[in-house]
Amino acid sequence: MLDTQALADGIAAETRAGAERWTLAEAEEIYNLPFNDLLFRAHSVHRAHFDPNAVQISRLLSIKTGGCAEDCGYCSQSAHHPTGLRASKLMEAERVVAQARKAKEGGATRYCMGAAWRSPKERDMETIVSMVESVKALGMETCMTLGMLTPAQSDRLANAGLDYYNHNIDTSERFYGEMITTRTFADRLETLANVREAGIKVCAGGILGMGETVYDRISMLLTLANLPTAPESVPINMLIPIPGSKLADAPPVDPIDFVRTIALARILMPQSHVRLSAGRTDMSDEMQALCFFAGANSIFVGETLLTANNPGEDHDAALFSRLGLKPMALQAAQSDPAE
Ligand code: SAM
Ligand code: DTB
Ligand code: SF4
Repeated sequence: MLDTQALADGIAAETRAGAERWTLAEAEEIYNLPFNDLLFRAHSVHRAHFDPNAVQISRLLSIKTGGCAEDCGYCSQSAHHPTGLRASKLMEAERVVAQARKAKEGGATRYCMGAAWRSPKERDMETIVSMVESVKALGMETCMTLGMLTPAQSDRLANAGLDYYNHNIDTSERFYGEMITTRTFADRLETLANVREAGIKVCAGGILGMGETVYDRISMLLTLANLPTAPESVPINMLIPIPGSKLADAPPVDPIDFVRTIALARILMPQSHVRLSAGRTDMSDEMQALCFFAGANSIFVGETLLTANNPGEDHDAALFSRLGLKPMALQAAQSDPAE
């Protein structure tokens, strides 16, 4: 019989030195474990690094919606696809701060601001910097996702006090060109390096359900885990099929495969916050509960993500209550779980 306690102790102690890389064979072996063994292992790693009942709460705002020059096949905001979304201009900083204040009152500790840009224009940087400074002044963590950044833009955001930059690699290098043709996987990695170099914390993950294979999912997580420093935050999105987009009719992801991917993310990146990101509206409470057990410990709250639906706060409050989960305090979210 499997000595589960020894396994748990061994696993819990398993934290790799920064330079050590995970191999594809190791990741595949973990992913393909019997489901119970995989969950046990992932949950043991999770418990060794985090309070298993605390979930970090983020809130999203689209500060510039639609009309995007990129052709991402999954997105409602690409100008290349007839999704029917109306494009808007960049919001004024004051309006953003008013929304952030409400989010804080609702229990969010991190405010994530997203723009449908290929990359920010110089003329918009002043407004962006002012948003970061003012939201930070409320005592919230700040996150932005604005597309590709140069080293100079990254430095400017770092100086404004930006805590996190979200820039997803979305899938494997192999599959990337089938989803997006207006930029490359290497472009994504370059921005991640610029952000890291500027001293901003990295939020990078991807999407499941675009027609990728299990290999693509494992490969995506390996790329993230094997960065010189793994991202502090790893959002795993389940595709929200957008009418008019290339993936409008994509078949849903198998929930068990989704949970396996969360578990692998937790094991490969023991110290990162793994976010159960877009797509929770189409997940059962039971599936979300399994994801939390497998190591997911961050969510977006609020009825809207950027343009698509998210569970309402009443539903999330009821789910937290049924599962005995609590919002992670800002101090806990900021501290290095390894210490
Ligand atoms: N334009 C910036 C960019 O692409 O980096 C920031 C905004 S973009 C909407 C942020 C992320 O949202 C994408 O990288 C993708 O992972 C996720 N996303 C977009 N549309 C989605 C959808 N329909 N379902 C799930 N995730 C989606
Ligand atoms: C991430 O990984 N997911 C968020 C955030 N980063 C910016 C965005 C999800 C977008 C879902 C589709 C929409 O709202 O349009
Ligand atoms: Fe633009 Fe980002 Fe949507 Fe791609 S995912 S179309 S870059 S907003």
